Amino acid sequence: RLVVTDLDGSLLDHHRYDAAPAKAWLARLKQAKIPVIPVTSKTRAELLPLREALGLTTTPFVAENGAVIGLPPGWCHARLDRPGNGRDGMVTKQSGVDIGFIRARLQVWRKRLDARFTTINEMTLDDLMGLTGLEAAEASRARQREGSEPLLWHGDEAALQTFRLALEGDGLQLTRGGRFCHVMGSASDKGSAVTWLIGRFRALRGREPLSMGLGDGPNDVTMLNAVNQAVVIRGHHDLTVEPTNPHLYRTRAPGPEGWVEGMAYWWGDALTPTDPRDA
Ligand code: 2M8
Ligand code: MG
Ligand code: MG
Repeated sequence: RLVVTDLDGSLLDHHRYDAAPAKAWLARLKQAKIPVIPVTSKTRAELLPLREALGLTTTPFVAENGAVIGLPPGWCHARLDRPGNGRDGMVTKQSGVDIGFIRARLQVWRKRLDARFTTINEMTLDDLMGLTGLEAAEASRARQREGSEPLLWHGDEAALQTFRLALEGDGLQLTRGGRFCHVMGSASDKGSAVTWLIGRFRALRGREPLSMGLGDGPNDVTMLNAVNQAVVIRGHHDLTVEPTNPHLYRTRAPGPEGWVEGMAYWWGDALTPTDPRDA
């Protein structure tokens, strides 16, 4: 088995960034040696402390909506990966478009289309903290982008459509997260990253995992379609594109409570705690 999960609005609540309600399930999954893989809009820099806090240091991660994939030693392939040089031995794959190119094109379209937006690197740190509720250190980690740029759109829907079309001509795409629009390479998304990781699992272990995916936002739809069992966590927005996965459960509760509800729906019977202390 394998779990892929969005963070903000799913495993973490969108305001306090807290996973407390899901802690018992995380412990249970760890005990059963089931990898829980964060698949998020967040940056590699943000994931470093978060993975520690969530106890997810030995599982892979997907950052920046699929533009960056991190593999711990246990997920590396002797012939396909160059050994990681960090202390933790993580290998990072960048499947996306370089951030410098994304930023350059954003400036071009701002001028030519008179596009009205503010990227998270253009706003003040105070504004970013106010908008997201992140602490100063966390907010600066959110600005360390490698393959995607979040922005606030100030124009109308019609102007957004034109902007989107312009970006597509550059090999870029615009996807919606919880609060921001994220601009990134059109070849990378959460779904492709998850499909790639499932392929890696198969290559290393010689069998297909039973995969579950949980998410609350439009940028999670490709991921929800790439797994065997999907959970749509109740969020602030209706999904503009509906997941087509026939094995889909919609939670009543939002955030980490909804995450627990989805886990219990799909795996509650198979993973009944044997030890009453981890119930
Ligand atoms: C941004 O991502 C969220 C998640 O969907 C959003 O678009 O609302 C990113 O900048 C991320 O790096 C950051 O941690 C998060 C904070 O709310 O906002
Ligand atoms: Mg989310
Ligand atoms: Mg997200």
